[in-house]
This record gives sequence, structure tokens and C-alpha cells, in this order.
Amino acid sequence: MITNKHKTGSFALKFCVLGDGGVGKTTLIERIATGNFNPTTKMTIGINFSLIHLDLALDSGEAIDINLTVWDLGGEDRFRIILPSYMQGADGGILMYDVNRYTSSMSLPNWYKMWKENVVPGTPIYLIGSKFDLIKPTMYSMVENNIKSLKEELGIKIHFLISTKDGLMIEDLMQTIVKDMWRFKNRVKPIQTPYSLERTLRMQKSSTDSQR
Ligand SMILES: Nc1nc2c(ncn2[C@@H]2O[C@H](COP(=O)(O)OP(=O)(O)OP(=O)(O)O)[C@@H](O)[C@H]2O)c(=O)[nH]1
Ligand SMILES: [Mg+2]
Repeated sequence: MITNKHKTGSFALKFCVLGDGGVGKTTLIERIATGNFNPTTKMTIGINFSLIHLDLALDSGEAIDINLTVWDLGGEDRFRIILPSYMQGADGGILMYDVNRYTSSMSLPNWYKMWKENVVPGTPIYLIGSKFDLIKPTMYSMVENNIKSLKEELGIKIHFLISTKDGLMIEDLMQTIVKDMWRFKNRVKPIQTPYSLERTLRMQKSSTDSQR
């Protein structure tokens, strides 16, 4: 993914993916690991674990190897009891919901509560709205309003709208959050990335244009 610059070190980060069943957690992780969209993932039974290697380009121009251990936490209710122990020691996580399924965003306060009870205070967490490919332009303002309230209610600053199917914003997402997690772990000032629907739409347009 990123560049082939001279590497100045390697770093391990533990990353957790949280959210209701069916929002697309496993599919996203598979996309990051393989670059492919798998439309036939099965429900995650309990937890799944994968190791993903990434190159991270730092602002200084250096590049470092990141060994990301990704914990995919099954979203079905029956697995909730076992999940807290897998969050412990995390360097960062995402709270994922499906932008087409309002109830999946209503569960985020509960997911966030579980997260805060099990990680070091201030551990980076990001909001991800998934399956943007299924959203029609007439729904954009509803999506925007929901994002605004979620950010306010949860107090989480970084939000991405993605489509794992189309590969939309996945590279941006990983670059931003891995760098932010690295900064948190190394006590470097965190980044401020305001959410922007315009950016997602711009990326969507440029990828559509390049396919023409
Ligand atoms: N259209 C569309 N479908 C998607 C996208 N991402 C995932 N899906 C579909 O959503 C369904 C559920 O995806 P999973 O990744 O298995 O969901 P999960 O969050 O891991 O669910 P649990 O394992 O039960 O917690 C699958 O049929 C995926 O193909 C996307 O970006 N767009
Ligand atoms: Mg899954």
C-alpha cells in the first residue's frame, strides 16, 4: 500500500473492529489484507484475528513497517460477553455502522461504552459509516445529519464514509488512522481530520471518472 521509501524501523499496533453484526467488519478487514471485495463473508463466530503489514509514511519523510494485529469482534449479541477481554491493550479501534441501517448507528453508544471500559483512557477510536455505495444522493442530507449527531453524542472527531465494495476511502482511512494510532503510542500530538462528505464524493467521482 503506501510507498517504498527507506524504512527506519518497525512497530506493532493492536487494532480492534467493533460494530453490530452485518455492518461489514470482516469484509473491510479482508479488503485491507487482500485488496479484494468478498461478497460472501460468513458471520464471525466470536472473534477473528489477522496480521496485516503496512508501510507508514511519516510527516518527516521516513517510512516505518507497521505490523497491525487486527481483532475482528463478532457483532452478534450472543458474543458480547467474551469481547471485552480482546479489547484490552488495544492501540486503536473503529466503531462501524451501516449507513443504510439506522439501528446499527443507534448501537454505537453501547459499543463505545464497552470500548472505554477496557482500554487505556484516550485510546484512539474512529467512526466508520459503511456501504456508502448503497446510498442514493437523495439520502445524503440524512446521512450528514446522522453523522453530525453521532459525532456530537459520542465526542469522536474522526469519521469516514466508506464503501468496501467500491474500495472507496479505504486507503485514506488506513493511512489516517494508522498514523494517528502511531502518534498516540509515541505521544506525538494527534491529527485533526474533520469529517467531510465532499471529500468522499470527490474520491467517488474521481474513481468513477478513471473507470470511464
Ligand atoms: N453493498 C455493500 N455490501 C457490503 C459492503 N461491505 C460489506 N458488505 C456486505 O455486508 C454483509 C455483511 O458483511 P460482514 O463483513 O460479514 O459483516 P460483519 O460486520 O463482519 O458481521 P458479523 O461477523 O456478524 O459481526 C456481506 O454480505 C458483505 O458482502 C459494502 O461496502 N457494500
Ligand atoms: Mg464478521
